[in-house]
Parts: sequence; C-alpha cells; structure tokens
Amino acid sequence: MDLNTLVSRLHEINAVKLGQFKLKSGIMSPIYIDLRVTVSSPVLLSQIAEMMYQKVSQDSSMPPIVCGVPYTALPIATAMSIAHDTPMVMRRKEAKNYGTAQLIEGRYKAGDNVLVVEDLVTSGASVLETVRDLNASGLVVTDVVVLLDRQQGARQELAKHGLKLHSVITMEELIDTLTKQGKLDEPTLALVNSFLEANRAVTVPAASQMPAAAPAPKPAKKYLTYEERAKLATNPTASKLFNIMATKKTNLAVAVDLTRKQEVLNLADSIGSEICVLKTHVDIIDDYDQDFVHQLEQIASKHNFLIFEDRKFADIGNTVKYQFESGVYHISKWAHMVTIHGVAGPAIIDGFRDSIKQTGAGLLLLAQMSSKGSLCVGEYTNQMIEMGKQNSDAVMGFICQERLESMSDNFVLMTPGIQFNSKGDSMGQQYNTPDYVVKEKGTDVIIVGRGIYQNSEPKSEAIKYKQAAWAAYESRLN
Ligand code: 5BU
Repeated sequence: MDLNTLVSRLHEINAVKLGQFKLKSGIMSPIYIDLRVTVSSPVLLSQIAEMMYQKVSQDSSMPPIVCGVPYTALPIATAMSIAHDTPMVMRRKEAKNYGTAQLIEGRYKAGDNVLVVEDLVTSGASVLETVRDLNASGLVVTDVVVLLDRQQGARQELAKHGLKLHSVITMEELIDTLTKQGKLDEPTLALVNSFLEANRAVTVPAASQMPAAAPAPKPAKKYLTYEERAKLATNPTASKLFNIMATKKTNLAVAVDLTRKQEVLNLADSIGSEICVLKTHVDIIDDYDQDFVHQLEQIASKHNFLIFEDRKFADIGNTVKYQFESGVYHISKWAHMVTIHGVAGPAIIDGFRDSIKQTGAGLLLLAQMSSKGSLCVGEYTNQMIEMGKQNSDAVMGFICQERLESMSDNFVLMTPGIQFNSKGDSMGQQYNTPDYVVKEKGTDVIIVGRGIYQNSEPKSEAIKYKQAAWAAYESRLN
C-alpha cells in the first residue's frame, strides 16, 4: 500500500480527526490521530503492520523479536509477528502481584534484540518506558518503528538513548497528503500548521526521570541540590520553595494543627526562622477570620516561609474552584500551596487554573499517605505521578512517603508522618524519622506536627528536626 492510499483509508475510518481535542499533555490540538480504531479494520491493520515491517527491513536489519507498546500497538505487533513468524514478547503495563510477576511475557533470553513497535510518537516517553522495562529484563533495543512520527522531539530524544526511529509517515507528510486529497480546507490547514509549529519542541524527561517500572519502583540514586532543583522546577512556587530551602538551610515544614488563631500565630512567629513551610488546616481554627490570614502573611514574609493549606480538595473541577476561591476562607488569596486528591480524575486541576495563572501557587498531589491502610498505593500512586507530569505547570510536587523513580526533579516531595520518638498514634497515623525519609527514602521536606507543637519547647524542638532533616539531605548528596 502506498502512502496516499494509507492516508485515505485512515481518513475513511475516522482515525484522523479534525476539530478541537485535548491531548494527554493538556494542550488543545486541531488534529487528533486515533489509531485504536484500526482494530475494527483487520485488512488495514495487517497492511499497516506490513508497511512498518518493510520500513524497518529496508533501513536496518530486522530484530528477531517484536514488542508492542501497550495498548494501541499490541495488535499491530501481533499482526507483524504472525505474518512473518517473528516471535513477540509483551510488556505488562500494570504491576501483577500474583503468579510469576513477570514484567515481560514470552520466551526470550538476556541479550536478545527486540524491535519496539508503537502506533505514533510525540515526545517518545511511552516508547522509553517500554524500552526501560525491556532493558531491565536483559533485552536489548536498537530500533523502534512507528506508523506516524508527530515530529515533536521523539526522534532526537530516542537517538539520545541510542535508539533508531523508523516511521512510515511523518506528520508533515500526513498533512501534505490530506491537503492534496482536498480533505483539509485553508483555515484548518493554517490552524494545524501553527499548532505543529508551536508544539515542535515537546521535551521528555531524561531516562533517570522516566515513569517507574512496574511492579517495584525503587528510589532513584542520584540526588541534585535544592539550588539545582530550583532551576528545574516547572511551577513557580516549587522554584521559590527550593530557593528558600537552600538559602535558609531548612527542609522542615511544620503542621500547626492548633485551634485558636493566636496560638497558631504565636507558634508561627516563634519557629518562623527555622522552617521553609508552615502548614495549616484553617477549618479547625475556632476563631478564624481574615485578620488571622493577614497576620500570618506578615509573619511569613518576615521569616521568609511559605504557607501551605492542607485542604485536600477532591471534588469535580467546578466545585473545587468555588472551594478554593470562595466561602469563608478564600484560600486562593493567601495559600502558596494546597493539597489535592486524584479520585475525581485529572480535570480537578482545571478548577485551580484561573487562579494559579495569576498567583503562581502550586498544587501538591497526594500520591501516598502516612496513615495505616491508606488506599493511595500502587497503580493509584502511579496515576497521581502521571497526573503531576501532565500538569507540571500547576503541580509543584507530591505528598508522598518515598521518592519513586518516576518522580522527576522538578517536583518537591513532602512527607508527613514524622516524629523522633513515636511510631504512631491511636488513630492510624504512622511515624518515621527525618533521616529515614530524607536519606533512605529520598524525599525533600519533612512535615512535623505534634512532634513540635505539642512539645514544651517547640522552638528548640523545631531546631532539632531542622538539623536532622538537613543533615540527612547533605549526607544523601554524598
Ligand atoms: P502529626 O501531628 O505530625 O501527625 O501531623 C501530621 C500532619 O500532616 C497533619 O496535619 C495531617 O493532616 C497531615 N498529613 C498526614 O499526617 N499524613 C498524610 O498522609 C497527609 C497529611 Br496527606
């Protein structure tokens, strides 16, 4: 099949869509290519697989095993495998915690070369995820084949990892052919072209920052300084926080869960010089008023710390927008950062966008919790990390108990559930030490509540936590 026929067939089955589409990255695109629909057209599917096979065979020597990137490319790889009697392996997308717990299914031996098959590439991140799992199982990857190269950086990114990209068709060729076939009118063509131009340089995380391999992500080994992280941060508050931490030499956040405004303010002023963040739950303050916020803001700027309202928003976008901006608390007006759950799905983040655009505030995604039996684990945690990556302008970091490989350095990792002398409370809280979470588990900021505010000498206790957490940070750099 030639390219002209291929494009006609894709257009006929509605695999090429024109309109307004929200991409995985949140960007709106006037063109969307959905190759999943090819499973309903088996002849076309096998023709596509054949074109891809021929492309690789022309340019390189065909590796002896194929592996599709889940899910869209699985049928393409299968068709290729059956037509050419080329064995296939399959990468699991989700962790399996029973049976053999294999990451890669199929028969292979270490050192076997595998052709990675994907429907289309934008930045190359999904391909790299599969490559990494194949490599982790001892397999070698030198070549990647796709039907469509969207020309948004994947070729260069894959080359950096020593991978050669073969594509049957590029986005430019697709647009050209559609135009020649009279399927794109002038205004649409202009829209598509300006979109492609504007989005040519999509960046992908470096290999060390790629999403965690299922099933058992380990903390990454190399640590950057907070100064370096400030430069990588994609959210302004994340950058500000890293800078404050570096300047004040403190990665201590204090959770001031006191119920009278004067108590909170007194403690804030007394420990302000020791902390980078003060965490509030304003809905537990009996005599909350706007004056409280006003005073707290003054103390925060006097001591150079940020205010974190641990509101744990969880509703649909429209509701959280009101909860954030309106009501008694007007949180958006004063909080530098807030926490959100992901149960409602990624659109919750849209509820914060208008306000965040103006203030630069940061969202902290609840990737893991400190309490016993927490359901924020496994695939949920992975999805939260993915949500953060897809919205890295608004998301400043994660609340988590460990640094997972997929948590890239632009994010701040903050960990509650910290106390020197207790393992937990009677209501499910579980504690670790500053050294354990910062040095062993690789998180950045410790959040200490009762360990400090219930101590008879909160200021000197805060200094002890600060010193312990900072020493753990310094020692992990070495
Ligand atoms: P503690 O007194 O150090 O146990 O207080 C911990 C604080 O952190 C408290 O404000 C909690 O609401 C908050 N927290 C937590 O303990 N565990 C979590 O997983 C999350 C927040 Br998220």
